[in-house]
Amino acid sequence: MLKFWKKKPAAAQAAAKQANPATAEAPAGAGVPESHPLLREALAEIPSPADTQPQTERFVAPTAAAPARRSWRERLSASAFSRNLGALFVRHPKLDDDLLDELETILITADVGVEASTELVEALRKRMHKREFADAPALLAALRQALVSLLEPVQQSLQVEGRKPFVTLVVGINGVGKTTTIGKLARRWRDEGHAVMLAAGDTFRAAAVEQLKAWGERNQVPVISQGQDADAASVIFDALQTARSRGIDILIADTAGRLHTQGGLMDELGKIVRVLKKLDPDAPHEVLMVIDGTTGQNAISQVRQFRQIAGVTGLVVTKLDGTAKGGVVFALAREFGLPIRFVGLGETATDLRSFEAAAFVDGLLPESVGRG
Ligand SMILES: Nc1nc2c(ncn2[C@@H]2O[C@H](COP(=O)(O)OP(=O)(O)O)[C@@H](O)[C@H]2O)c(=O)[nH]1
Ligand SMILES: [Mg+2]
Repeated sequence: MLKFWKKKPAAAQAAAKQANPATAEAPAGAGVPESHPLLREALAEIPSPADTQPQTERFVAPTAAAPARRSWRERLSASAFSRNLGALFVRHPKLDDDLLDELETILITADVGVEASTELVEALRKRMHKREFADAPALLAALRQALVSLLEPVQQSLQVEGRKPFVTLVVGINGVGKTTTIGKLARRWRDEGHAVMLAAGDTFRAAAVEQLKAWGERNQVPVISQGQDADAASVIFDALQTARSRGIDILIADTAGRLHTQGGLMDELGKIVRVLKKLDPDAPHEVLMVIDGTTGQNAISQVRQFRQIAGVTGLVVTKLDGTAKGGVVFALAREFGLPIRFVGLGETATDLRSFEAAAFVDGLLPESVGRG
């Protein structure tokens, strides 16, 4: 049994509770970057009600968004989340219960999950009834803050230093982007100066080993493999031995995609973990589960099953570029509190980002109210 995967989620869940938007005491707009284009534009277009104090000054700033933030937004702005929210505030600029009902529907449709969406919206509704929000920009600022608070506890980057080799086992169902993510990670960690090695543990599909080898060649990273139908646990065991003898810093092991209904393959994962522990009782140091960001709520049951079998310690959510709904990230954060290590925002080697809660939320919120 892995020592740390039980503790981390519990700690993260406690943190998530603390950060619950329902109990957050921050005033409307707290923590909102003054440069947020959504707010700038919303402020310009939506007049404050005459009988309330305009809360505008603190949001308006002339500076442009930082380039890094802009690139998150470029990748995420096609999401249903982003488009539907933008359209909502154009259609319905007035602050009332109907607006919040529509907001709730949009969050649910974007895969945020029913419970998380209801919690978020009811917390906002209470505050609206207490007249904490003077206008739509103030409501948007509070929504942004609530979304960021939901994700901040799971923004925990992966620390690969201190154990050598640091063993990362990559798991998940078929086609979610495991091998691609491994290629991207190899590139990232190699560029950071680590000696990286890959283990071709997907012995199930004929093309899988070739695909991993191609990523290895592209990034000048060695790949340990055996013939097709080799035993995955033995490939990964051999790879760890080789990595040790060659002074490798980080070993990343690929595995075959599998469903919980495939009992044999699920058992294989347990076996992989057991044989790694024979060489290093602390290995694997990270069990990274890859989730396809377009999957929807099914992602929740996937994580539940893999966590039981393989002791998942971190998540990667891929394919958030394009028209992914994006909301599944919030649902996962709320349900498990597992660290979200990285997100995939495209297919090339540099399209893997360390997860940043605020940048992600700003990327999802529409850039302008008018163009949703
Ligand atoms: N758009 C996009 N495509 C991705 C991303 N990650 C993986 N893919 C694509 O998803 C498909 C399946 O990826 P693969 O790594 O083979 O999945 P595996 O079966 O889990 O190993 C490939 O076509 C990848 O290029 C991502 O972040 N964005
Ligand atoms: Mg694969």
